[in-house]
Amino acid sequence: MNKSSKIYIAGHKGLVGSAIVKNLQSKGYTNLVSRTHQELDLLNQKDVEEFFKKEKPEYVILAAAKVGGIVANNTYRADFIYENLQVQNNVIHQSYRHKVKKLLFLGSTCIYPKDAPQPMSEDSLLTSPLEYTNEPYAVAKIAGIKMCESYNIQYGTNFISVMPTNLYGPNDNFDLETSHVLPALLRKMHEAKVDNLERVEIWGSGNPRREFMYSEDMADACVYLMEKIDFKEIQPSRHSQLDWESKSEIRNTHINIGTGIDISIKELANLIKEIVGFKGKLHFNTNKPDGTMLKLTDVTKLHNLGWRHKVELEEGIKTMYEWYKNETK
Ligand code: GFB
Repeated sequence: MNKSSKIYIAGHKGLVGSAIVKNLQSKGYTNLVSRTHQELDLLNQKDVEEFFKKEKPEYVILAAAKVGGIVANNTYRADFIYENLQVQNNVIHQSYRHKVKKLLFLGSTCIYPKDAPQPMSEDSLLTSPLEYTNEPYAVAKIAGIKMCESYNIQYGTNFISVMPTNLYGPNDNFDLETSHVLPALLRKMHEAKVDNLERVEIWGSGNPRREFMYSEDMADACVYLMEKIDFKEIQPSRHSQLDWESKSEIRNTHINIGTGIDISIKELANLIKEIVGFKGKLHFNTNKPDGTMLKLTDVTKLHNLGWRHKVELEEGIKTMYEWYKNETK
């Protein structure tokens, strides 16, 4: 990938896509292509085909997806499976047909089984049942991983899948029904502080543990892997294990992206409370789902490839809170 390579970022307005665009620009990449939802409907096979025919991107970063928090995943189950399958089928297949040199497909660590050994390594994929609340989303993302892997094996493409942990940062979704926990708690505590409310509701027991990564760190990891990793020179049909420059071995499927550090939802709520300066009480509503209890990522492979996170949780939340206050002024 050189600085004038034509790179298409699908989902450039979202939490991840916007951070990737910023990262690429800061590293001097000048030929970035994007389309808003109005300009290109990624659910539409014909439109996606026309777009690839016309633009001929050399590199593709597939950060467009239907995503949401635990309740959104559990409620809009059909939309989550349909839209994700459709978007990834269209973009991955057209990337193959139009000879894209490298594609990065983004999934999530919720692809791992509900009771996967912790921390969850790449090898846990498809070893036991998934968490029910996000099963449709996870099944779609697993299909995306297998699609990239299958195209690499059958057609010799260079498609990489990455599985990030729970992400947060600027341009996050702050809608209280559909968002993830971190933006939801930031907003709830901020509004409670401004309105002098006595308590804030936290969903579930507060006992589940989650790992969080700042979106700009995640973007940096994605660009790093786009620059460093090549599946092309490898013959995956003959090897299930790949030998990289670093001599570490990774399977030809996907790479976890995370910090390797987790925190309970209760601890997270208290940390956000302190950062925001909310003085009231926290009320845990156990009528809302906890979801999977543990979700810690094994980041050995990522570290062996030479990348590790830089932004710690407290610093990331503080930066995000400043951004949020500015946006909602
Ligand atoms: O972030 P979250 O919605 O998704 O919830 P998951 C994480 C935990 O925070 C759950 C609790 O135990 C929630 O019950 N929680 C507490 C809250 N208060 C709130 C709140 O106000 N809003 C939200 N949203 N949660 C999603 C998956 O799982 O994570 C997706 O459904 C994806 O597929 C994504 O993998 C990264 O971590 O449980």
